Amino acid sequence: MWDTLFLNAEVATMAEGGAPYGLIHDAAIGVKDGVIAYVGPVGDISADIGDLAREVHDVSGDLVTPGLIDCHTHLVWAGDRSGEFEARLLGKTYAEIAKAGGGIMATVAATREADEETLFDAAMTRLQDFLAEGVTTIEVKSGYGLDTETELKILRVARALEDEDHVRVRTTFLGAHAMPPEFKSADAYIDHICNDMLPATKEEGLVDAVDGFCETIGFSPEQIERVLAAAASLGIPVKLHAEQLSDQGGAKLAAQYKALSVDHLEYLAADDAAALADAGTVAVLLPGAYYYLRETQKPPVDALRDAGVKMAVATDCNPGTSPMTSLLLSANMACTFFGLTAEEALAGITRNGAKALGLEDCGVIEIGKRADLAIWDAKRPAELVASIGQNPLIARIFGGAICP
Ligand code: DI6
Ligand code: FE
Repeated sequence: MWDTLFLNAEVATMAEGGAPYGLIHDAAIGVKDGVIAYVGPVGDISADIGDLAREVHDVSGDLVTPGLIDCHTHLVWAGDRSGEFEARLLGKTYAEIAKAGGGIMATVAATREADEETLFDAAMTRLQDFLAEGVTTIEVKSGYGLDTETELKILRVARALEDEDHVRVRTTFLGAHAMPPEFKSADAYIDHICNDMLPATKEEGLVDAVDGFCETIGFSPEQIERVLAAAASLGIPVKLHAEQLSDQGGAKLAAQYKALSVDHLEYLAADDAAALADAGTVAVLLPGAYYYLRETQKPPVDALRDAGVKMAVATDCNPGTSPMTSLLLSANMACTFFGLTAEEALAGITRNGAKALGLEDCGVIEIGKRADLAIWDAKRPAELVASIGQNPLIARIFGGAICP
């Protein structure tokens, strides 16, 4: 007997191939032990519905999708960067502010100061916005500590969010985000990351993936490669912030390390798309940062699509370049700014978001996957990405449980 049965749903399974959005009309979803035990037309169920499940919920024709997945956030930070927003409006660039000691370093200073409880409360407040919009899995990066103690603190806070609420958190170590002020040479800091910080975070069991910032204002491809190699030698999957502000060849480099994802990609050369496709590396698009920095260079979406690269969409939620907590809005922006189809955008925050995290048990509604679902006051999947600032969520189901 199933635990729960959802009846009369318009189900966008988001399974690949087949109908657009993997749509099934008049569908039922059966859940047992937190896992999907049945998905298909109600009419295909031969048994008496009442005998099938302990609890039956009539969804009355509403839309059900996989729970949303935000595969790129920097959710845990302290401090305020609104002054930089003001400065940029008066003509300063992001790179200029970073070089003058603002930017990431401003958040690092505030985050080092903050205790774990303060960081947790701030991150939890942000997290609630994501959950209210149907997010069931969220990735959280470190990178605002840049010393072992603070990086561990951030990752611990991120994991504690998972213990406290009905959500799955994947943690990514982003030690190679910026140069900490106490280091004189970037190479010495990279040594410290590879020899001390990364092993320490791994030892505490706090890393699901390793990331870096490959950029003129971040780290060179040679420096990043040492981090990727160190991660690989510890058996940890890698991701990379690549080609956000300039073309450094970071995406191709990460693909050589079979990266789960390369993220941003505004300056990716169209020719590099093939390398991502070959490696099975997901292209994560972050239109919130593009918007907030008022960039004009767009990622080569046509080339990515033509090469068969899977595209995910995420918020990049962070205080400096994308202070945004709405994954639906980033999906909308991926359509309007970058030219994704509505179906690609929705796949980007479900199926391909899971792939960008190396998760195979979520992101689509299929038998055997986790019962992480979102029920919407909508009839068509495109409604979710077509509106701005509306939140049609009716209920969030996490591991089969209807969340309060
Ligand atoms: N790229 C980004 O957009 C964020 N980090 C990165 O490497 C920005 C982080 C910040 O400005 O605080
Ligand atoms: Fe980022």
